[in-house]
Amino acid sequence: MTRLLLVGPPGAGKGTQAAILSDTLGIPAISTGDIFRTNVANETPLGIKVKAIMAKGEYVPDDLTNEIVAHRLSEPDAAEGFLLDGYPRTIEQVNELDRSLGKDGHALDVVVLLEADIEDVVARLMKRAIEQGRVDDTEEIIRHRMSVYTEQTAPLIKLFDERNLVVRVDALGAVDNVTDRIVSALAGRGLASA
Ligand code: B4P
Repeated sequence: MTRLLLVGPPGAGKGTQAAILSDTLGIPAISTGDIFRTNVANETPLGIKVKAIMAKGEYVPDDLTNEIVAHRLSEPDAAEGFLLDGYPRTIEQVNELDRSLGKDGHALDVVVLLEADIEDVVARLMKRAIEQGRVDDTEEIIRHRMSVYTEQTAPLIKLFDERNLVVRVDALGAVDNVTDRIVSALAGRGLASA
């Protein structure tokens, strides 16, 4: 069983690949973005707190994010492996995840970095804006989300590199091709069958 993190700029295909890999690898995909959006849609107390933050393209505060992930990771289906989509995104979140996995003698096995050119992913998200009408998919907010990623999340890659966890995958091209590249990269580390 694998403890995998998918990371990459907004629009790199994390959500898309997480759903496919969850089936392929037989591990639950845990997406903080999806959890927050469900709470916003259901107008839960958490949803009410995070709605305006997400609409502006800012990160939800670490304490709230850490709490919902800790709760989700404590569920039985995540005991033997999981795929984290979009968490951790800040150094505080990395520290908290290290601490909570470390309690049981666990740690991340691999970090899949989906690499994509900013203009390509902006174009993808503009397309999704038309198809799905997400409030954070206007061009201005998309570009803001890109800078938040560059400032707060991209520097974490160095840290994961120092732990020799990162596999880099070209996120451009057809969805199936990107999946094949990820599975080959995981197989190269003995974490999937190619
Ligand atoms: P997320 O839901 O994670 O949104 P995202 O980073 O924009 O990635 P997303 O999953 O939507 O895009 P994807 O690449 O799959 O986060 C949303 C917000 O939640 C954040 O801004 C923040 O406010 C909050 N949040 C979440 N996690 C947080 C955390 N840890 N800490 C603090 N705040 C947090 O796909 C994009 C589009 O590309 C899709 O339309 C897809 O169909 C398309 N696509 C995918 N692969 C493609 C391909 N190969 N070719 C063409 N199109 C493709």
